[in-house]
Amino acid sequence: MKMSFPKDFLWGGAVAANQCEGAYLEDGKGLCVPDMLLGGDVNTPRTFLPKTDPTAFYPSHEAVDFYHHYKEDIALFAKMGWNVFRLSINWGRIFPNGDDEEPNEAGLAFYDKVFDECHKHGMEPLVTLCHYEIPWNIVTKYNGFTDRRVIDLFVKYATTCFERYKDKVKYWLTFNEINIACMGEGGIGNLYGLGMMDPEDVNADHRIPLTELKSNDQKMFEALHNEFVASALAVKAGHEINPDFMIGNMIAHTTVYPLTPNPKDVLAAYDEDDYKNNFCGDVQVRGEYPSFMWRYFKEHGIDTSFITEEDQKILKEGTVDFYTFSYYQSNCITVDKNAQMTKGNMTVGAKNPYLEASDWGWQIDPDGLRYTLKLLNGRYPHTPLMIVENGLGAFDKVEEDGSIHDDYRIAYLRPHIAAMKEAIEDGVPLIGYTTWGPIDLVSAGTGQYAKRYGFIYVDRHDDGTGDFSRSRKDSFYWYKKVIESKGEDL
Ligand code: BGP
Repeated sequence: MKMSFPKDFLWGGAVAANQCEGAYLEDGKGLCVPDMLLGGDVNTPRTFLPKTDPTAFYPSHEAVDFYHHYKEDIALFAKMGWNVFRLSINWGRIFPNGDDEEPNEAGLAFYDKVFDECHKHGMEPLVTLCHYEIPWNIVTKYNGFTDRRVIDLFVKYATTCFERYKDKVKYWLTFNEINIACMGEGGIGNLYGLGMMDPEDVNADHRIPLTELKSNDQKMFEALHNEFVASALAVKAGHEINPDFMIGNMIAHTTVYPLTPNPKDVLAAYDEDDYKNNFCGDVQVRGEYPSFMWRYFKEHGIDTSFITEEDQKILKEGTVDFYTFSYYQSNCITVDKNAQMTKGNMTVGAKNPYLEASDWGWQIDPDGLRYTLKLLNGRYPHTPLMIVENGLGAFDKVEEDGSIHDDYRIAYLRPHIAAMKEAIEDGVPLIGYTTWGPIDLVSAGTGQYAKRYGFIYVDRHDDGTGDFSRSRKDSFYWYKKVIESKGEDL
């Protein structure tokens, strides 16, 4: 008889404050990085606009108004039977400028209410401390994590949250997709992940497509290092405040295969996996920079004097309790410059002839999820793993009677959950699963409402119409059945 999902397996969904809350200046909140980014539409990419223009469309300003709908939304999540809800605290609600002396009580009180609501419905909150919500003042005044003082600002913010919510939140993640810093075209990853920007871009007086933001590798590695140190110090501080805390990292997992058996492709794929996934994972799980990065730094002329002995000690002392990651698609790697390419989540790879892709070109690969789980278990044996994002961004159609038949979403999720089950049979210590965007929200990559992930539909559109009302898609009832049967009835 096959193993099943453990009884205490965590089933739920995941959102980020900037993509769902809205209320971007309410109750004392300060501006954060996503508040400065304009929405795109199907044909227009997202852009950065340095001086906020009140007439422009900034998706995070309203998002899906979770700030005012959280009770209704959490009640709907509970109807699906969730026992975990992943969400982020918006740093700018707690410290509006990032460097304020005192935290903003109204911001703290909001999350008290949200966590109480979760517990009322039998859900554990899983809280990301920073899901790209770096206060804008930290970007303009400090150039984000390039400045070591921001380490202390983050630790102060994290400690404030740990103290305040120590009896309400057990599961924490420090930085969402920390490896995004070294991914993405141009400086997108630098901005989202590190709050770091070239001064010319910060002060520009025109819109800049995100892909054209300038980047700087030396500064990026320094800033990322500071973020590693901030994360490790937060883990240490959290454990002192409550030894029962489970504090994890979060990696955007870009699963890669060699496009062909050409050993050059195989090696290139191995290197890509090391750089994109294992670099950050190793620092946070093993507490040290992996050997391949020292070689990388040498070959790319990166001055590593910023990695001090004292910092290395901190990294060792602040390793995470569990490893979490997002998984959407896989990519193929090849040395063949003429290979046909396709896009993924902040990545580009060669087209895999065996896989179908979403409307945004992300290649759908449930077997790749099992492969990833096995790889991670091999690399970090005995470290609990959790998939904290997975799902299909798609265009949904509302029928005349209001129903939404999103069988394509079910067809995506079903084999991914089956793959998780196989991985558990393989012996992988997988502790939970939260699908991405269980309620429609704003897409991070494109800034669209039209790219929907939810089990719950939100009536809000890229042209500013819609009344924010919520309704259940077919996938809502399907996920409920999956959870009820503990993953047996797919
Ligand atoms: C991840 C982010 C999320 C989310 C997701 C889907 O990288 O952590 O914030 O948005 O990707 O991406 P997108 O919104 O671009 O479809």
